[in-house]
Amino acid sequence: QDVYDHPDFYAIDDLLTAEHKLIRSSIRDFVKKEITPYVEDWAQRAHFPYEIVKKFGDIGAFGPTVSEQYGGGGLDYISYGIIMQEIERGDSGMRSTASVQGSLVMYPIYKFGSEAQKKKYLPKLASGEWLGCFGLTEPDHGSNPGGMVTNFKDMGDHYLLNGAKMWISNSPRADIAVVWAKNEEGRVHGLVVERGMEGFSTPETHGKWSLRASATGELVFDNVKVPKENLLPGKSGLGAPLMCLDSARYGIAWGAIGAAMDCYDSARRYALERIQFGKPIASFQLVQKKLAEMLSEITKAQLLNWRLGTLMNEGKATTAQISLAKRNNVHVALEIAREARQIHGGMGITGEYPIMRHMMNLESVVTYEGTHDIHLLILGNNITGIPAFF
Ligand code: TGC
Ligand code: FAD
Repeated sequence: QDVYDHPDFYAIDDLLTAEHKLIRSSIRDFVKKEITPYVEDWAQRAHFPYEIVKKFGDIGAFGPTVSEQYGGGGLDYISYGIIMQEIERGDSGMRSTASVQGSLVMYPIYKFGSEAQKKKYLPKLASGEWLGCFGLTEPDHGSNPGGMVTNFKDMGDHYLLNGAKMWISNSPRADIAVVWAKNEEGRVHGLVVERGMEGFSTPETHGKWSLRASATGELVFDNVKVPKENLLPGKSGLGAPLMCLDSARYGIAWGAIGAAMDCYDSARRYALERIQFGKPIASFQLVQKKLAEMLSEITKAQLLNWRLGTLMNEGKATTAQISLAKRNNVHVALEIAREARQIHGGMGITGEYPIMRHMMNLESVVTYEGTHDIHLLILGNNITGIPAFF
């Protein structure tokens, strides 16, 4: 793809600063050079390109909102969103690698870690020297992480950790894992578990039809001795991991629209080039309807993202506002991918075009970080004050 027709129907570019635009063009150039030419092959082979980790570190894709003092970018939330959007325009799995490292590994260490933990882990994670993962979901506790059974006991000079996590992005190659587990009183805490600790293993999950260029696996803890200094001291309770999810879900709201823009862009150009019945298929009303609806949904989602980003910058965004954006934007991105697939006809199922890969990836994005229906229930709770999760 040599031309990227960035849809900006409502001139949202006018709301961005020169720095935002500079960040966007540099990440876009990186994605065009380092991801787009190879990602189809990686996905077809279910290969996680580990070398991307260092490259993401070099371009500042890890922890852009973390202070520069710890190796982060010291940027605002609009910049973070733009980075996620441009990476996911390349591939949702690549964005997963970056958003897990930034929002789910660096963020909890930055917000809840001791000074020693911040100094030890953040610079290496920011530079891509180390890769991290986030362990919340368990085999029997996905939407309901509060039911987790992974636990740790105080053994005097260390903690003893037991249990298992499932569906963990980055786990097979991670150097460290931020793990959420209950203490003897049933209170949730975050612990940093390092590769090499005895009894800690990270088996890979095979056979995915989605996010095939991203490594996913388990975290297994069999009497792992975790040093006491590895407990995150700043916050406990389920609210701690849920705060991290707020940050990651915000990034996904932007990211999913990156994938949608790539599908729209490809569908628009294909429709103008593909001739049937002696005319470009773009001249048929039914194809125009698909394109017009895609552009409408992308535009609404862009406005939502921009406004949510300004609220994040002011520290005013609520969990329910983030849920609305994550739910809406991933849903419309998936619909756009499906419609783009139709416009490409048979070609839409091949790796010649990015559509089928985006579509399959988005089937995970609609489920992880809170499913489509869980976000609806978060909104329902916010509207009525009545939790309907159980
Ligand atoms: P609930 O009773 O509502 O809350 C428990 C405690 O947490 C507090 N809280 C928050 N605190 C800070 N920020 C937030 N956003 C918070 N939301 C809730 C709340 O006040 C309460 O505090 P306290 O002091 O009273 O204890 O919790 P619940 O058990 O009823 O669950 C609510 C529910 C279902 C919405 C929540 O558990 C949920 O969001 N479930 C979905 C699970 C999920 O999203 N998992 C994601 C795993 S990570 C992932 O998917 C990564 S994929 C990444 C990638 O590859 O890109
Ligand atoms: P379940 O919770 O079993 O849900 C199954 C269905 O039941 C869903 O449709 C759901 O909406 C519905 N449902 C559940 N409860 C209710 C209810 N109360 N009311 C109505 N409907 C309900 N987790 C991590 O911790 N770290 C990661 O890095 C991570 N990466 C992931 C990567 C991939 C590729 C995938 C697929 C998942 C990843 N996850 C990760 C896990 C992800 O967050 C969970 O899959 C998700 O939270 C849903 O949990 P579940 O799969 O157990 O589904």
